[in-house]
Amino acid sequence: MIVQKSVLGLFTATLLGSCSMMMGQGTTYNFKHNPNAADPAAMGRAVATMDGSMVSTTLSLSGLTPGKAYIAHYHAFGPASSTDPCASSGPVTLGFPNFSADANGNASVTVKGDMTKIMGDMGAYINVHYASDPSVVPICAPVKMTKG
Ligand SMILES: [Cu+2]
Repeated sequence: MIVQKSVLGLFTATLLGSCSMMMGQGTTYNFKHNPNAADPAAMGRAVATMDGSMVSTTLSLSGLTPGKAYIAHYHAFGPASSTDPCASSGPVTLGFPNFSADANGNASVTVKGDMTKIMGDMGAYINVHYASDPSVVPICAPVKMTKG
């Protein structure tokens, strides 16, 4: 229990800086469009809510290509930037289930994972990729703005 409590404290202090997740309201991160031509109207938000030692994150997206398959992940802060997580090219730390946009281009997907997978620099941003070509990333939600 001591270990769990200290992990909880570290996570709250370094990643969230508030107790909103502990209160069950969740913390919201807004997606930004990357500088590319994919799904130009794509947008959305991620809401992360703590549940014990787990974090549940739900993406609510719109402006996607109707019927198209997507994948999404939390990524760690990578080596390519220390101030722009979405440009840092970090490794995947937690993957969302595969999903597809509906006939209106909307999608919602939730992943629940151990908070250690997205603690601090481990959970710096969330990318939404084309499942057919993961190098295409229409939108990214920055979670942690500075490395370290
Ligand atoms: Cu990814």
